[in-house]
Amino acid sequence: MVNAPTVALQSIGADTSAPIGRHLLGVVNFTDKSSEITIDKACPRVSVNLAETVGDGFAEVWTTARPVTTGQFGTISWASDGEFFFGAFHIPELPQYAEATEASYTEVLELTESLGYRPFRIWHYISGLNEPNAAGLETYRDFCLGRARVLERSGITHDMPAATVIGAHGGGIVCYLLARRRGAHVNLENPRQVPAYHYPARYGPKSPNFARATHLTAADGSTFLYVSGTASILGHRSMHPGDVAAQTRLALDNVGYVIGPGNLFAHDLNAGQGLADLTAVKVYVRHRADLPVVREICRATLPESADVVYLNADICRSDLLVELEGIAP
Ligand code: 3EB
Repeated sequence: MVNAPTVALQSIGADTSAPIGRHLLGVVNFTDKSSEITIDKACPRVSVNLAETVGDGFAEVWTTARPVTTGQFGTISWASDGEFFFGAFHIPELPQYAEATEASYTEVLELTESLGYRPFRIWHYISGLNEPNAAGLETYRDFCLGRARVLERSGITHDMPAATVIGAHGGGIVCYLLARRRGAHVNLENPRQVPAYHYPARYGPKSPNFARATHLTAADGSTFLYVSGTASILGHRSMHPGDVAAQTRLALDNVGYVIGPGNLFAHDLNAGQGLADLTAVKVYVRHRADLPVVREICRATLPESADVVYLNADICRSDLLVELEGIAP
């Protein structure tokens, strides 16, 4: 049986029940308002305030092959099928985020560890991402500080989940993650990019902690690649300042490279994928006016079969105009 969390991007009015043979693991609504995480018998439901540009918004619906049980631990709402885990937390708007990030991340690690899971993919949507916090530190860097403290304390220095950090239009921090109990997953780096956790100090007092992608092998041998938010970065530098078309092409190139056969071979894995294999892609565009250009380049490059959504959102570095993430089953 193929079991790995898979995702569909659906319109928000649609029925978000799982297809036959699948079970809901988590639902993430991208809407025009923020609301509390709810949890019902089926699964946790999360809302991210980030839909202004996509009409009525959309729902990211995670499903799995086995029945799910749900629970609550501290601020974490979670669901699990015995092998895979979906968890989420929400931090309301605060003058500074490092401490609250540290507290919730600590709960995530405590919970996943006690249940025997290892996180492999994590998303964060943070309002005021590029704005200074109450102490004058950029909110993204403030968040990175809290995250780094927890991981350092836990001795997690390089084996990190793939991640996304993107601006939300309000609502503080919404975070959700996937974790797995059995089997190994492999975190991938991109040799054309410095590992984020080795970025020089000019990008903030603590480096970001994430891998460029995660590779999962399901029990039946089928493989899944979960690609982190990927931008126009080579080495540690932002490339093509002010040129959104060139940034989009380089970000796509970086995604193709990280999941390609050469990079997988370098990580002792044998099947490679490419841009043509991506299924659920989220494209984040800093300036609304750039949406048509980005859309055109992505349409020409990504497979027609992929679900692709475009969101107008802030990105971790002020000079980055576009970022994208996806999954290649
Ligand atoms: C980058 O490559 C762009 O801090 O977890 C992308 C994905 C980025 C995740 C994170 C940051 C993060 O550095 C920014």
